[in-house]
Amino acid sequence: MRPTTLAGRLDALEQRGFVMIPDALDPATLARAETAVDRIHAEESAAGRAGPDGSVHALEVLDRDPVLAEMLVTPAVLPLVCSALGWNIHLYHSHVDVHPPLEAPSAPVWRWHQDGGRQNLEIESRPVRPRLSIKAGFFLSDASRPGRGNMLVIPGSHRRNSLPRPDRPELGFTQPEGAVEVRAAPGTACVFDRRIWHGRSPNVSGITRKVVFLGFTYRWIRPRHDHRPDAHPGLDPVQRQLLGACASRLGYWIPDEDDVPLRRWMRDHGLIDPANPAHR
Ligand SMILES: O=C(O)CCC(=O)C(=O)O
Repeated sequence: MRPTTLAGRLDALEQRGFVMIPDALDPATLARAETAVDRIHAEESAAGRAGPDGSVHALEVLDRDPVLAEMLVTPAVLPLVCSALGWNIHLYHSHVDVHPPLEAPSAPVWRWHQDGGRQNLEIESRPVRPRLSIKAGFFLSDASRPGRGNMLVIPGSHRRNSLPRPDRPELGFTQPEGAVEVRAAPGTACVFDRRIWHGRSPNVSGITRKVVFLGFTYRWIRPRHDHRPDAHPGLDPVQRQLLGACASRLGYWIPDEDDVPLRRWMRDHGLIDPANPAHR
């Protein structure tokens, strides 16, 4: 079931840890994003940064094409992200992933993880870790059928802190109980709680898999990359906030109204929930 209202999507994110948003990208943006990703793939390959299978996992890509900054404010995605996290957020991480069809079966790889690195170890938060961030994966290629390098998730697993891992996954393993391959037609966004256990599956189809991932977190968490809002002409105030613009260091912790234009944007769009402390 794919909820179509903001309330339904928020509920799915809360209950299942992820939600699929078909047609999140309009056809023109989808085409421009695919052109950008193809170019990044070609540049990475030319620089010797592709894998032996021709795959590319390019990190912190926002500066590499204007369409990526446009995708930060995707109308079907941003309201969901800021309704869930509140207005004091920015982009902490981005990546472009291109996976051509595998020419030969590869050894099994255990890719299951929660996002957040040390956040999963260093915050005293049992039995359930805090959400802290949300990521949106924008599928550009057709992953509407299994085997196309689909993302794997375990619905509801954002509320569990561990996932048993085989000792020698390279010898083969069955996927964890409850694992599903998400199905995503081109232009679909998969918006997921960082805590959901997830990973990529191998691309055994004939279609090159292309996805853009954008990760949002609180402004008091350091981004994995210093973005350069001033290097992007024509950004609006919300985009500038998401790329880290701020008048002062204190403003990441105790922001003035001008530090967080997303707050006004949420008000103007009727997204403020007075019962949610992150919206106050
Ligand atoms: O590529 C995928 O399907 C999963 C992406 C992922 O693991 C991540 O963004 O943390």
